[in-house]
Amino acid sequence: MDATVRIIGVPMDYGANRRGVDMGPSAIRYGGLADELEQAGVGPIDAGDVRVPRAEERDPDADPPRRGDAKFLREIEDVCTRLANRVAETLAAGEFPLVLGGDHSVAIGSMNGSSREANLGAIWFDAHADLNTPETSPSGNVHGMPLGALLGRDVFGEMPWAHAPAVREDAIAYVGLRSIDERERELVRNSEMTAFTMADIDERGMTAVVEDALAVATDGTDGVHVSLDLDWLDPSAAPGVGTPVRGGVTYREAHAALEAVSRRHDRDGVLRSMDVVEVNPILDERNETATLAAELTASAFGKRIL
Ligand code: 5AB
Ligand code: MN
Ligand code: MN
Ligand code: MN
Repeated sequence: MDATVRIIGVPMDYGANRRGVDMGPSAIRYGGLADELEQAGVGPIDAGDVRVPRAEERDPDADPPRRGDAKFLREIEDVCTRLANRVAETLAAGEFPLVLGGDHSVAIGSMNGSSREANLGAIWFDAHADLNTPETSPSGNVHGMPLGALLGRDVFGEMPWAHAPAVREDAIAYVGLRSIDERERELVRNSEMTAFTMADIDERGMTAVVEDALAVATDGTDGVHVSLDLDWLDPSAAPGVGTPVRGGVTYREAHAALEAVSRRHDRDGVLRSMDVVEVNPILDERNETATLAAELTASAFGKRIL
């Protein structure tokens, strides 16, 4: 990574049903992010956090927290709009935006900002498809909806940030899927997205799968957004997440994946923006998940064993 990396924290938990994920940005910083990035040869600038109004500060006369079946959608819209501006400004300054969540709804903001001046591809490292909409969501939690929002599906199509598609369906690749809702399964199947499940990783190995995902996300695009949800890993390696799912990627597979991203970036500068989300320090064991988040980010930016 030759660009200066600008760290932007988003201490938001409005999109998840578990409190605690709002402390993710601090936990990842305490987990050694700046040191790790320096070991990757990257000079980071910490831009601090995007302001997230506390739930207690809400105007009791404002819209109810739940609009349709999306809890706190108004708050999430507000935070994501400001985050999108910060990400766009960072790119305009020639720097690389690294967004620390917070729950996965922050990707609505980071990808909107990253796609303003570019045709964006995306790799979604996650156990989940995050393709719900207020109509299909079983929970009303917006962290299960960022791709639904970014693709402007149903009511999300009327949202201010859906002014233009942030990313084309056929430039999105999932890696490591293993927990999909019934309605999402239909959506994924009927979409032009590419989905590599855990079974694909079992069969073909992580490196080959990630190289294919990169081919999808770089085809006809100007750059790639990497969205890393820590529940992508197996709970034995990353216990500090709100929605753990057994059968995830191992510690070493995760590093191999991000190292493959970095090798491709070294070759043709494909990485444009990244978010690291869903770390919940309250559920973590000795900040292990946050530390791993920092390490994996460094792997993506070029940290090597030798
Ligand atoms: B995460 C579920 N599909 O919509 C839903 O952690 C889980 O950002 C979403 O991937 C998990 O509530 C969201 C059941
Ligand atoms: Mn997710
Ligand atoms: Mn997930
Ligand atoms: Mn989660």
